[in-house]
Amino acid sequence: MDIRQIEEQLRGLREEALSSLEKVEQNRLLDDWRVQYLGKKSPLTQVSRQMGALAAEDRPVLGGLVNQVRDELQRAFEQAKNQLEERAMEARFAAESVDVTLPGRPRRRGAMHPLTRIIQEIEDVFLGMGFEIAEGPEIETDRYNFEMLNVPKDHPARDMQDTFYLTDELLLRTQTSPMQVRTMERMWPEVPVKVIVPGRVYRRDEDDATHSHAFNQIEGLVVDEGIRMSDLKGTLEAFAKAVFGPHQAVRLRPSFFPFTEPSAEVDVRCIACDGAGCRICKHTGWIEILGAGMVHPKVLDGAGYDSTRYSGFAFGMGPERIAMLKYGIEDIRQLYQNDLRLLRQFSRIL
Ligand code: 2NM
Repeated sequence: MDIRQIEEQLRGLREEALSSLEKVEQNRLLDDWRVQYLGKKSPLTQVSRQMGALAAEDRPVLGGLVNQVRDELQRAFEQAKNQLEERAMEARFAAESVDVTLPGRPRRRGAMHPLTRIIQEIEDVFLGMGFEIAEGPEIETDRYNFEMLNVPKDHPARDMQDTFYLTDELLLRTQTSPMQVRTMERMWPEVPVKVIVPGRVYRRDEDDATHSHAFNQIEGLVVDEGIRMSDLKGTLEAFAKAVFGPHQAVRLRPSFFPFTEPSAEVDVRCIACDGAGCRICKHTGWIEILGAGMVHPKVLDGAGYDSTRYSGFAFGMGPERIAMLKYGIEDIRQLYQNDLRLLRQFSRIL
């Protein structure tokens, strides 16, 4: 074997190995490369096995050259490996990076519906005065919705024209007072009964700017010994001050309900003009927001409370109407449509 020839072979091998390494772009292929050019069966190893066939003085020269090529290929391999790992890491960093200078995405926050807010506000006022809150069925019996409330058989409210009847006996409640009768029956013979009943009620009305076939009511009831009309007025005055402001005043005008005697319509000072007179209050300075009265003896007796010993007052109001007055909403239907242009106007108020 001629040493020149082997040297030539080694140089060719080196060239080939290095240029092949340049093309390696994956870790797995890099290992293949190492096996191919530095492994036990690599040409380089084979060359060193051929050394025995050489002249003695040529052996160290060739040995040195083989080692030199092996070292060089080994270093090139390490370098390529590092480079691949670095590139893989950079790719990962790029993919996982977060741009902390980007502005945050705004979070849309919901807000309580104005009607819900009014209902809760009214509930809070009466809770503060020691009332309990009771809720009950929207499907009621004729007995609780009318009979127990002293609404006579020929009363216009019982007409098919005004009430959603489901069957002869069942109907959609037209007021929340049946729940007050149920509360009295539950409480009897305990006193005082102090309850408000919020909830949806139904009437066969044509929907328009001020009427809805499904709307809310909050009714209140107090039963005890010695309850008088002045207790009713004081309670409603405290309510008006809490909801509409401390300067508020109430006035009672005579009215009629089958379930109260005497009955009254209750006005507060006009919320829009404070009593000066405006379009809202039709220049009277007062706005009607409640119906009320002393619970009719027949209603008390019917629920178990002896009307010769106990008396009570009751009242009812429409939270839609109060929300409309307080927030200047002109059409009741706007409270049910959930138009974001309306609702957004309440998003800043908690
Ligand atoms: C109103 C007006 C006047 C009322 C009466 C009763 C009951 F059950 F005690 F008899 N609850 N609510 C009442 C009285 C309701 O709403 C305008």
